Amino acid sequence: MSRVFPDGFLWGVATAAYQVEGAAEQDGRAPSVWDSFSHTPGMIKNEHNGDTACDQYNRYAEDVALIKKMGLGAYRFSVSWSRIMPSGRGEVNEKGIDYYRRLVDRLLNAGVQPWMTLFHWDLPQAMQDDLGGWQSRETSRYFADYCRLMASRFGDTVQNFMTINEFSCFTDSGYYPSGQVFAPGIMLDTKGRNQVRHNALLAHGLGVQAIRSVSSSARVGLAENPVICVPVMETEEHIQAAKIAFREENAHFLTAVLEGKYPDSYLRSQGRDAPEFTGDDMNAIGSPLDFVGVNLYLAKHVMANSEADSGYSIVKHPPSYPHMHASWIKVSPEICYWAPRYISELWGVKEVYITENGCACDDTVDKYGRINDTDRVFYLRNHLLAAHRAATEGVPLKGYFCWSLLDNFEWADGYTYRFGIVHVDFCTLERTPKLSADYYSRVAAANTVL
Ligand code: GBH
Repeated sequence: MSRVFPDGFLWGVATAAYQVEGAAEQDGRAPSVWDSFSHTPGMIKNEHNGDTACDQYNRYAEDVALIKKMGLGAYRFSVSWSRIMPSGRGEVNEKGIDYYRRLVDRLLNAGVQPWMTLFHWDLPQAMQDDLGGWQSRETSRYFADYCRLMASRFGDTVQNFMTINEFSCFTDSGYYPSGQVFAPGIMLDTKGRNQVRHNALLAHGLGVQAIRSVSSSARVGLAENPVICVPVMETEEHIQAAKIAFREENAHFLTAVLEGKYPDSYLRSQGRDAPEFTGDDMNAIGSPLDFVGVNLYLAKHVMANSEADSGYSIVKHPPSYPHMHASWIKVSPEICYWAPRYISELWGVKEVYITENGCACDDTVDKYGRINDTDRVFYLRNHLLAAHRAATEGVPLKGYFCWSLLDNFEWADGYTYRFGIVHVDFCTLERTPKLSADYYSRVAAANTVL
């Protein structure tokens, strides 16, 4: 069986600003909510923080060289809003702009496409203090101003922009946490949470409009982590049930974006806690996109259930379900097939990218100084087989970004989980490609699952 991907399939790696840049106080950067949160005792494992992280701010040239050496076609990184606009609005810090210009130029010179995420959770602290962060629609409007600025400065060199990374991680986990608590670490009531969710969607929509208003060549999308519904088995009834579930379970994020409206079932289920919004809001939120990016880590298994009103039920992972080192990553490679397929079938999306996929492993350095992360190779190979199935069955899956280029600051887990295909020694900041980096670069070169 051929495991060759279609010509032009894009192979990339991904990171995010607060997780890799460090240089927290360099060249005029102001704190974000994640700086404040990570310096609050008790919020992060081992009291770790992103002050230095991988120091990519000062070592980007080395990192671009690594990407080039691996022969990859794209680097997805995010921009630290408070580097660009220290208080989130108003004054622009030209030194911040200069940094991303240097990074983008290096990538282009290395033949690597820059894929720029505008928001990966690090809201300027000033916007939290002055406006209540995502509790305010003003934040959404200021986000659009920031997007407009970035598109006007980078529209000539960056082709692909993503507005926002993963709605739930800075709305639900930050303002209504059920599992891990993320910045800013506030507990609202349900109505408040729904409004925060809505303001985040609005920021995305106004951001898309702002980018398009200043650049006709920019391609715009987002990087969302949908609830990934997959059928418990591939029979027609379960496939249909999981498809219905995919739309319902993502009603308040991806479905709203791709339909420009909240499904009635969602508004009904929230009753008096439903968010307040205008028609203009929904028009903005539903702005057409050039591509949809999805971050894929674990499945929700769905089965048809005629006894449930919805017609389906979600099956809990049994305690013995296999997982990777980060135990929330249940091994379910079929996500790389079903997520792109359902997104194209439900909403007619013409270009889907897997903007993140990867896992944390308990990596060890052997006596030769090598990191033979065979478990990560296993994880990647199986997920790539599912991606290959999608791309060759006519699903418009156009590219894949591995999370992550480097071991980095894994949010509330600090540096305790390593997601990189390149190992980072957090004392010396030395980079060492792992076995998985070798594997991934050979896959990219052959455009084939090896
Ligand atoms: C993505 O988030 C992010 O985009 C990226 O920044 C991150 O590094 C990467 O994935 C790996 O995590 O401990 O059971 O409460 C993924 C969303 C949300 C998944 C929080 C883990 C905690 C699960 N993450 N969640 S639990």
